Amino acid sequence: MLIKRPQPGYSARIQPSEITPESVYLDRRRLLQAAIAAGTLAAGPAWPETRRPALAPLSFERNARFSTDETPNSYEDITTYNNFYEFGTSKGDPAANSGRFEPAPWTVTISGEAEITGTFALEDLLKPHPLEERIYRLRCVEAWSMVIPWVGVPLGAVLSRFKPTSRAKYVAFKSVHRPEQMPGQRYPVLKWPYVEGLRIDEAMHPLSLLVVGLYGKTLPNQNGAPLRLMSPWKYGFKGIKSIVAIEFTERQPPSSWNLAQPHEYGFYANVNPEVDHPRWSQARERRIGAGLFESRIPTRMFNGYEEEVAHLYRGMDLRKFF
Ligand SMILES: Nc1nc2c(c(=O)[nH]1)N[C@H]1C(S)=C(S)[C@@H](COP(=O)(O)O)O[C@H]1N2
Ligand SMILES: [Mo]
Repeated sequence: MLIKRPQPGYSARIQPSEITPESVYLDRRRLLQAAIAAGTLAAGPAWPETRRPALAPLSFERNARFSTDETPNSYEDITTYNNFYEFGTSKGDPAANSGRFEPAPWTVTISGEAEITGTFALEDLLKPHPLEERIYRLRCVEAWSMVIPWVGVPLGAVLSRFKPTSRAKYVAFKSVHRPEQMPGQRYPVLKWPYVEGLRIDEAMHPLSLLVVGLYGKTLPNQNGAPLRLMSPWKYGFKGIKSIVAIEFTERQPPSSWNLAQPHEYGFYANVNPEVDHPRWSQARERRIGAGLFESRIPTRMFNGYEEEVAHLYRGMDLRKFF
């Protein structure tokens, strides 16, 4: 059913009438222009804006059931305060250094314990699935959080089409390795490429989202263009960016932060205010963008999705499987 041939760009099929009103969203370009006009932005570091592919508007429906009702962070916050070590380890590095990254054309290789495997154009992977907007809180293991209106498709729906076998107990994900376009990959801060994994039932859970956009437009490079993961009850580092490979495995796959520091970052990485990171508390989180006096708010078990996901871990010692 999956045709291995390139398709016109994902955005090419979007009808103008389906486009979400631009005015709804704070556009970074507009903010920048306003800042420049107001003289608040001196001759700062030139973001390589002109080399960026235009962000295409997407059509989607809001999934209210799975969305938080908290106010989303600004587009500016979401696209300038990032963790994406392939572009550098500072929060501003991904926005500053991802201008040369080319997120199109893009293919994803599906392999392992499934009846259907192969390399597929991103458009073919996504085409049968209507896009949804879901407002999820991203809770980073560094004890900060943001609220982000993601656009994507349920991961489980995409995976099911490949007919995983009964031996598929886990799903392994791999990010792209392109040192020529990702300057951070020239340094061994992590073992490249970045890898992550989920248990198959976590991957199939309706909350797990394959993300292609935010604030109604395709993903900016710094947020993991063109395809990244979001399982909102887990710490942010599970949300692997710029995915090029998905493998169904029988054994638990490696994950980058667990490989780097196994005592600090577990495979499960479920948000849990009761299990501290060895070097800091996880009881509270700092909401990015809340102003000069950024509020510290209590972290919720499973990032607020206890009702939906606690059953996945019944009987497991969450201090051991952290
Ligand atoms: N490939 C890759 N994926 C990654 C990371 C990374 O460094 N490389 N950082 C992770 C971490 S620690 C977080 S908190 C989120 C940040 O996503 P955002 O920048 O879109 O907010 O991406 C995750 N995915
Ligand atoms: Mo993170």
